[in-house]
Amino acid sequence: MKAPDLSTRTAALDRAVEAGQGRLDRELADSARGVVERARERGGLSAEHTVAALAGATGSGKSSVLNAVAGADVAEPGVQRPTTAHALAAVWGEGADELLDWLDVPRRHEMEPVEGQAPATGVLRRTRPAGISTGLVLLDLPDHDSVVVEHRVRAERLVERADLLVWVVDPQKYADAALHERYLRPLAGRSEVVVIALNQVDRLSSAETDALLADLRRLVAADGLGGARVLPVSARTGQGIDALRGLLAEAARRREASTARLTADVRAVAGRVLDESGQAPPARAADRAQGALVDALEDAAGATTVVEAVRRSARRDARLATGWPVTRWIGRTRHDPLRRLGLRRDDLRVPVDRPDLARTSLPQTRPSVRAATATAVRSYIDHVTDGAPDAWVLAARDRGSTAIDRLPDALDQAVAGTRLEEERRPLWWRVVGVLQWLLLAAAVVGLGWLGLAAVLSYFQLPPLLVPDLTVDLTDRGGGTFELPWPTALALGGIVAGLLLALLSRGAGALGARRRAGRVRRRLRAAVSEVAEAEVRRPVAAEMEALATCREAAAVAAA
Ligand SMILES: Nc1nc2c(ncn2[C@@H]2O[C@H](COP(=O)(O)OP(=O)(O)OP(=O)(O)O)[C@@H](O)[C@H]2O)c(=O)[nH]1
Ligand SMILES: [Mg+2]
Repeated sequence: MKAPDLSTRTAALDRAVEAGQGRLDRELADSARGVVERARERGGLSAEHTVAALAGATGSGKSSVLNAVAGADVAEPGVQRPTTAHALAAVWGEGADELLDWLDVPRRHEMEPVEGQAPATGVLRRTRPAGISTGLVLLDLPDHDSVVVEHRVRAERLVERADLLVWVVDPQKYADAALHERYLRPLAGRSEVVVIALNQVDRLSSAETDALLADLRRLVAADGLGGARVLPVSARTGQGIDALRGLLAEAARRREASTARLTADVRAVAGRVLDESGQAPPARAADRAQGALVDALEDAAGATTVVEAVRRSARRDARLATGWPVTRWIGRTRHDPLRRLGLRRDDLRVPVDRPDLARTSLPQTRPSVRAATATAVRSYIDHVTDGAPDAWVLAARDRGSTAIDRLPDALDQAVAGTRLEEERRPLWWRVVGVLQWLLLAAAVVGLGWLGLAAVLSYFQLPPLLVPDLTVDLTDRGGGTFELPWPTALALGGIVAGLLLALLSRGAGALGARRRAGRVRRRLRAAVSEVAEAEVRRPVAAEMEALATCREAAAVAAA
């Protein structure tokens, strides 16, 4: 895979910090933002110039080295310390003004091209003499460890913005803890943009120089800058200056120093963001935990109570519609379980435009129910955020607390908004109902007829004509029965009515069970919707932000 370029990395780092807003360590987020800003700003400035900064402690010889490299007395070296209060720029090539404005370096010297000097002695003879003709801004910084605070601030600002850092150290202070801990260690892993120049080697024997160089290399490697170039130089005799000039000329020629420095900075800070954004919790954990959450919320919503009420209420309705008319009133005296919960359609009548005002009389706000809901939500979040970094887990839990406060209301509304009753009563109820009344009417006619016959015979009046109903059962192995019509109507009406009521009761119970089943499914869907909106989505948003942060940081750090 091709490595991403600087602008891709910078955009990715920006995205990562954006996604990690409020979750990433503040100091880290700030420094990442600083790097993004610098990369963007520098990217818009001269790509023709490489900015190299001479940094180091006071008296190490930064100004002297600048003069030696430039081959001219540009900076004023001093005996009184600290000497350089404001940064100074030696500029080769035109068009660096905007860049220097951004760097905030007002003292600028336009330089003539310098020729490389043929090295006089030793290993340096192998180095090709290098001259600087164009494309370099060489900065002489104030001392970084200055007793004067402004010096330090100016130096640090430029240390952050330079493309290439040349740390000028001297034989006395090269091991200074402040230099290594404050300045070099934070550059760990970015050795391609760091050069260490051990100055004033004219004051050492060559054996001492070798020993000091070895020690310096060891310290620099311990700072995480094992690949940084370490050069022995002397501003006084010019030793090593040509090699240093060669490095600078090479950086200017390649014009890559700027990109290299910024890429190194972006990668380093993105690596830290990546470390902080930890592991992605497996996405499947959410699916598994979701089922348990919906179960718990169903309990909290009182789904079982509602479903049972629907079943009993439906059975009661069926009995009222299809029972034996004579005993129906008994059913009417019994409570309607659905009405008791305030769940009858007409109980719930609310303004059409404010469905949120619908409320049931279910006990969601009972402490025990609330506690169970809270436990379920927390356990869901624990599952879903398992393995995520603490800051993100805390953020997700925060969302969970909000959800816990809102759930009782949301669940109550979900139940209130669920259709519990059928739009119309079953057709068979109506058919059976009519039939029941017809049978009762037959029984009443039969009984009335018999009563009238009894009264007539009591008063010795001539009897009514009573035709017989002939029931022929011969083909089923029986005989032929003859039953007077009034008796047949009275007995038949009563017996058939009772039988029909019994059958209907069974059918009604079956229908009630099926209706309860449908309501259970609807309630589950409504509760799932609440779980989705109040818990899953907010928590998922948190985990998605984490994933975005991690993925973007991985691109930036690659
Ligand atoms: N012997 C010797 N002396 C040097 C060398 N380089 C610089 N000096 C002397 O060290 C002293 C400090 O040099 P400067 O160049 O002013 O040092 P600086 O790092 O710019 O100091 P500040 O501006 O205060 O931060 C001067 O007296 C220089 O002459 C060197 O290579 N050898
Ligand atoms: Mg100086």
